[in-house]
Amino acid sequence: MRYLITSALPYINGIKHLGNLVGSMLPADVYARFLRQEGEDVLYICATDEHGTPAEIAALEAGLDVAEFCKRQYERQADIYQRFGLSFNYFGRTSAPENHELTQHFYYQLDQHGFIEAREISQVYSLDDERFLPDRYITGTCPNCGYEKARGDQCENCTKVLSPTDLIDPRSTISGSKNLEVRTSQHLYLLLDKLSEEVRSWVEQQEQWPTLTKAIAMKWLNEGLQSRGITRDLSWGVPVPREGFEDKVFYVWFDAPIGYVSATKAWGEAEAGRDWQSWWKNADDVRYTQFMAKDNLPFHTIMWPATILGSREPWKMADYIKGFNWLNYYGGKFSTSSKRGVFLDQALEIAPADDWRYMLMASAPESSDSAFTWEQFQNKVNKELADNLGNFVNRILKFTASRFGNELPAGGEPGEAEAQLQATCQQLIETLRTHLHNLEFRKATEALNALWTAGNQYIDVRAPWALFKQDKAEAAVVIRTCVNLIRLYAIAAAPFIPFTAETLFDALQLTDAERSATMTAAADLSALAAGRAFEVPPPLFQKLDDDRVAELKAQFGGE
Ligand code: B3M
Ligand code: ZN
Repeated sequence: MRYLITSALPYINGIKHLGNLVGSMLPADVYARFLRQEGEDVLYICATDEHGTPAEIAALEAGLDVAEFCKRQYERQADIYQRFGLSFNYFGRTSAPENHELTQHFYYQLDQHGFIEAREISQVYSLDDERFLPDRYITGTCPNCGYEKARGDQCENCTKVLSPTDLIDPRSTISGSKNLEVRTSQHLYLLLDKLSEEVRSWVEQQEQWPTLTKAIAMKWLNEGLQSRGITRDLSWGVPVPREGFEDKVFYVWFDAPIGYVSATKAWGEAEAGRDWQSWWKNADDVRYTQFMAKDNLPFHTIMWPATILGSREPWKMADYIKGFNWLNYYGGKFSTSSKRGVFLDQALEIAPADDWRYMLMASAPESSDSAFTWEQFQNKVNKELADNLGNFVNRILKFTASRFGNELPAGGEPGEAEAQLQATCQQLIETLRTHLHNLEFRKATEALNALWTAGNQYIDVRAPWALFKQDKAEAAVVIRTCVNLIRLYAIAAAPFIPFTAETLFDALQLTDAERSATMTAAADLSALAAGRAFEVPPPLFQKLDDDRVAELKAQFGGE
C-alpha cells in the first residue's frame, strides 16, 4: 500500500490564519510524517488555489497585476509553510501549466461523454463597474440564514452554496454599487444531475467515512444535484477551449481539485524517474486521504467525484475524507476576508512553530467546533510542553552531565520499575499509533502527553538525585532508562513537534538510523547503552506568563 495525502489547497488571497492550518495542512502533515516514520511510501501534495474572484479582488486592492500578485503570495505562503514544518513532497500552484492542461483535459472528457451543456443564462451586470459580477464580486443577504455579507458563490455563515441571483439586496463587491441589472450570456454547465446516481452509489460505498463527511454528502444528494455553471466572465484562470468562450475561464472550483492531480504531475516532472501517473491512474494500491474544513466537503464529496466519474477515466478517488469543524476565535470565526484572528506570520512572531503545532492538534475541531483562547495556548505550552516534556528532558540531561559527565553511565541492571515503565510506554505508543491511523489528532496528543507523564511519575518514584548518593549503579540504570525515554519522546512527538524532535536527536547524537526508527522500535528503553555521548540542549520551550497573555489578548482583540 502507498499513501497519497492532500490538504485542501490554501487560497492565494492572503496569508492563512490558524483556523486554516488546523483544518487542513497541519493534520495532513502530522499524518504524513507519522506514516513516513512507519516506513510507508507517502506522497503529500498541496498547492495554492489561485483562480477566481477573490484573487482578482485582492490583486486589485494590492495594486498589482493578478499574475504578479499570485506569484508573490505563492512565495510568501510557501515560505511560511516551510517555517511551520509542513513537509509537502510538492507544493504547487493551480495557475501552473500542468493545471491548465489537465483542466482542459477533464473538460474535453466530460464534454465528449455528454456531461457539459452550453446555456444562455441571466447574470448580474454592474453598470457602474461595466462588468458582470460573478461569485464574490457580488455581496448580499443569504436567503437561507439571513447573513448580510453572503457572497455570490457561497454563504460563509451557513455554508450554503449560492448563485449570485439568489442574494437578497445584492451589491457590487468592487464598488458597493447597487446599480445592477440582469443580462444574458453563454456559460457551460456540468450536468451533475446526470451523474447523481453514480456519485450516490460511490458515496454509499464509503462505509468508513467520518459522520460529518458522510452527512454533508448525503444532505446534498438528498436535496438533489443540480447542474452547475463551470465558466466565468473573468480573464484570470484556465481558458475555456470552445468557440464563443474566448473571454471566459473555468470556475475556480472546477480547476482547483484538479490541482491535486496537476501538482502531482509537476512533482513528477521535477525529477527524472518519478512516476506521477501511478499515484492517480488505476492506483488500486494507493490509499488516498484528503484533509479539509467542513465548508469544502461538498466540493470533495460531490463535485470533484462527479468530475472524475464523468471523465470516464480511472482517476484515483479519495478513500477517506477527513473534515474538520471550525476553530473559533472568541465567539466568531477566524476569517481572512475580515482579518479576524491570528495569521500564520503573526503566530510565528509570538511563539515557535512547534508550540502552535502541538496546541492546534490538541484543540483540533474534530467532533465539533472548538474555541481558540490564549489561556488554552498558555496552558498547553506551559503545562504540557514546558513542564511535562521540556522539564523532564532538561532535568535528566543536566543532572546526568553534572554527576556522570556527558556520557551515559554504566552499571546496574533494569528491574521491576523499568519493566513496568516499558510496558506502560509500549501500551501508550500503541494507543498513539492507533489514534494516528484513525486520524484522531486530539486523542493522539492526549496519548503523547500521557507518555510524558509516565516518565515524570517514574522519576518521582525512582528519584535519581537521591539515589545517586546511596547507590550510584542504581542511579545509572534510572538515567539510562530516562535518556532512552527522551529518545522515545522525540520519536513519538516528531510528527507533531518536528523541530523539537530534531533538537533532541542532536542532543542525543543519534545516528540517522536511530532518528528514523519507528515509535514501536523506540519503545525499547535499553536501546541506547552506557558510554553514549550526549549534550544538554537549551530549554526546549518558553513559558508564557500571565502578563504576556494579557498583552496578546489586547493586541489580537481576544476578549
Ligand atoms: N481553496 C479552500 C478555501 O479557500 C479552497 C480549497 C480548494 S481544495 C481543491 O475555502
Ligand atoms: Zn447563509
